[in-house]
This record gives sequence, structure tokens and C-alpha cells, in this order.
Amino acid sequence: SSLRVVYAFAREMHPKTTDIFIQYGTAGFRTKANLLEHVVYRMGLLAVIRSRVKNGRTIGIMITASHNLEPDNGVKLIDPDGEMLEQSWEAIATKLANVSDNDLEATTAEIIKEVNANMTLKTSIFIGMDTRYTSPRLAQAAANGVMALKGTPKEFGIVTTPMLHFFVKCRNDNTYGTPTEEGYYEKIVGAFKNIRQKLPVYGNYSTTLYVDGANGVGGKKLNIIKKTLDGELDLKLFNLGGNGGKLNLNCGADFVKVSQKPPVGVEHVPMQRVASLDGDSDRIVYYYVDDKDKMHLLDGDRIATLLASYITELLTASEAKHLKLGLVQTAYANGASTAYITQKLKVPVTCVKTGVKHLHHAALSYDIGVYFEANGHGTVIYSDNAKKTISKIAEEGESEQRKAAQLLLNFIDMTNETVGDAISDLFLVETVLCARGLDAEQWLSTYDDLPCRQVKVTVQDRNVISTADAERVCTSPEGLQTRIDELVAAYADGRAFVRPSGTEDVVRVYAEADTQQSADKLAAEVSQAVY
Ligand code: 16G
Ligand code: ZN
Repeated sequence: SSLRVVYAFAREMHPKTTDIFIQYGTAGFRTKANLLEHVVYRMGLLAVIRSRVKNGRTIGIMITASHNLEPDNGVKLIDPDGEMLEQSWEAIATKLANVSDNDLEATTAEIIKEVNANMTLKTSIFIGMDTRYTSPRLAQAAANGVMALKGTPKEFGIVTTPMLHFFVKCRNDNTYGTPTEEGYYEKIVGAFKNIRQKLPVYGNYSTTLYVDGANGVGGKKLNIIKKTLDGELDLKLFNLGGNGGKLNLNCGADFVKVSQKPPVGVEHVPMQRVASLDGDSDRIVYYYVDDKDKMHLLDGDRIATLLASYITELLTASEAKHLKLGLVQTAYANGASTAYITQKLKVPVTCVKTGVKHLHHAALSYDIGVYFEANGHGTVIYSDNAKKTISKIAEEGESEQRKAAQLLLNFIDMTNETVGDAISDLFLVETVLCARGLDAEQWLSTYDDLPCRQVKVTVQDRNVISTADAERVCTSPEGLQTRIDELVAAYADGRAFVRPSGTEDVVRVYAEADTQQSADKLAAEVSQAVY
């Protein structure tokens, strides 16, 4: 049969050359790039099957290893509404990725039967990639997999991860936008310009923004956007991948957040706010360096509180207060941010397990759900009911109400609701800072973060650690949680937890306390207990 030819082709073109087991983790498959070609080819096959289970709606394949260093790469699938692949399919993906070349044909047939895919449906698969030198070859393997099952691949070349999510969503729901890079700029940057016309610059807000592009794709795209801006924002871009700058190396959002140090490659002007993106541009954190050379971090928690408080203000002004706004965080959220949100902003908070899919899912239960990981991945999602209500007020409300609702509509358009998006989030943050006339120091002064420390511990088998209650409680090995409780009890404002990483073979330890010294010490003690 023609499928026979397909599998013979796979063996020749994209053979499985390793016996190392690979798992579809928190953000897809991720490992050394040279171990991935057969995996990506097979994800091409799986994307077509997935699309045919979804009535031929478009599925996305993104080639990226996000904030990891250059030698790594990865692949993840995007579901029709621009969301992460449905969790129940992760096991199917893992199975398909690990079978031998000899068993590929039978396993593919089995999966098709199991999920009941109608293989006669026409299907198009969107493929995007980050800037890694191994990405084009992997994107080609994905396209070959798609064609092998008679799907039509559409390659977008180098795009940010959130752009590909946006394209997939638009392709399946044209009311959301146009599935092209231009369509993305038109919607998101267009809304930003629109809102700037309504909210003039005032107070301490300055339109100058420095950006650390992590030598990845996000900076390159901001360079395109920069040319279309007309004084609304004066972007000064660093780490764009030239001058020998290496992807994510000592720069980018993950480096800044975890090491609590400013990135290399960025010119530092005291008090100047800087936005730092990660390698595929789905994370963003802000920071500034003060006149004593001390760095101050404004992480995902800060961005979440800033956005939530502004949306609340607009909801009140538009008298749409009955819409329920809520915030979703993980255990990594700084305790001070949670206290601020619940006590000062009076916004309900849900805590979930690490990983965007968990946050996104929990955010769906609010009319307006703001979700952010402390590491800078997050967005805002609006229910149909919320959008309808706000649109109606924007048309029919009293003058002041109408104005607020119209701003809110622009705010919604600026938001990439499919997934956390550094570029979209950057425009959202800049809008709120401008609306409130804030500089970075004032933004930081909203509340005081508790000093914290993150470390990783290498153990023989990270899977001996299990957790419950959104990773805040360690349920095995026995006795570890009791030990952590004892250690924590010795510190003022102490809190700590351990969890197995979903992306690396390590155990992660997080600790916070009233001073940096204490947080560091607590983290070290808990690490010791993990060994
Ligand atoms: C992935 C997740 C990110 C999470 C991180 C945790 C997505 C798109 N990305 O990068 O949300 O914070 O994993 O990594 O879900 P860890 O399990 O190694 O700590
Ligand atoms: Zn990323």
C-alpha cells in the first residue's frame, strides 16, 4: 500500500537512531537536537491524525526549546483553538515517538483506530520554528511527516511560539484575526496604537523601553514592529542574535529570573526599565538596575497584578463589575504577590501545578482569567460572555462607561488569548504603566516581594518525589515534607517546596523568607534534605 512506502521512507529519511526513551513533557518533547529528527517526523504524522479527529481543523507544530541553550531543541503540538495539545494525547505522542522504525507502521494504524480518525478528511498543518540552527532540518522532518499521511503542511518559517498559536486559532476561527504575521501585527500592535491615542503619555511614564531579546526570535520581531511605531514607544533593542550573541546564554527571561542578575549584552542605564524575553518569546519579565547597581526584578507575578488591577479599574468604570475576574498562579508565585492580590485587590486566586496548560485551564473558570507563572509566562483570557457584555456597554453605555469599555475592548485585542506571549504582554504592560503614569520604581513599590531562591538538585531518580496540592506538599518520599516543615518553621515568612522538573532530569527547590540570606539558607537546607 502507499502507507508501506511512507514507512519505508521514514526509515530512510528520518530513522530512529537512539534507544533513549523520550516523553511528551510539560511543553512537548525537548532534548538534544540531534536526538529529535524521528520524533518530529512522527509528530508530523500525529498532527494529521489529531486534525482528522478534530474534523480537519488545523493543528500546529512548533519547533523550539524555548529558554534552553542552543544545542537543545523541541517540538510541541498546538490544538485547534490555539491551546496546548489535549493532555490525554500526550501519552499517544509518547508512544508514537518511542516505537522502533519496524513497529511504526503498525503503531500508527493502531492509533488511528483507537482515536477513530477519519483519514479521508483534508487537513492543513501549520509549522513554525525558532532561530536555532537545527530548526530548519526539524521543520522539514515535520513537513515530511504531514505529507506522509496526505496532509498539507504550511510552513511559517521563523516565528515566535505565541505567533504560531495565534495563527492556528485564526485559521480555525476567522473572527479572531488573520492567520499571518501581518495579521498578528495588525491586531496586537494596532490595538496598542489605538489605545495610545486615547491615553496620552503623562506622569513619570517614559516611552523609552530597553529590550533583551535573548538572541532569539522575539527581538527580531520587535525590530520589525519598531519600524511601524510612531513615537508611541521608543524601543531600544539588545541581544538580537548578532555580534556573536548566543541564544539564551547569560541573557533572556529565564536567566534573569532564576539568577536574579541582569543579562549580558544590554547597556545598563540607572533606573531604565528593561523587558527581557525568552528564546521563543512566550515569556517576559521586566527589571531595572538602580543607581547603586542593584537589580530590581518585576516578574510574572508583578505583571499579573498590574494587569489584574487595571482590568478591575476598567470593569468598575464601565459598570461591568458583575463579571468575575480571577487570577491563577503556581506555587512559585511570591507570597507577597498573593497577599497583595487577595487582600488589597480583593481578587480571588487559584493555585495550580506548574505548566501553562494547567494555568490556562483554571483561568477558563472565570469570566476574565488572568494567569501568570512567576517566570513570566502568562496572559489574560476573556469568556464569550465577558466579551459580549463589554461590547454592549461600548456601544450603548453612558459616556464614561462607554469610554472605559472601549479601552477594555482595545485591551482585549492587544491580548494573545491563546497562550502567554512576550510581545503582547509587553504592549499590555506598557499600556498600564502609561495609563497610570508610572516609572519602574513606582511600579515596584506597589508591594514588596519576599526574597526568594530557586535551586536545582540532581538526584538519581527525580520521580521518587511526588507532590500534591498544586505542588505545595511533598507526599513522597516519606518524611520529606515533615522535614521541610521543620526547616521552614525556623524562618520568619518562611515557605519552601520541592518538585520534580517536567523538563529536565532534576528536582527543583524553591524557598522564600524575610531576608535574602534566610531564603538562600533555607533553599540550601531543603536541598540537603532532598539528597
Ligand atoms: C515549561 C512550561 C512552563 C513551566 C516550565 C517548568 C509551557 C509552555 N512551558 O517550560 O510553563 O514553567 O516548563 O519547567 O508549559 P520545570 O518543570 O523544568 O520546572
Ligand atoms: Zn519559551
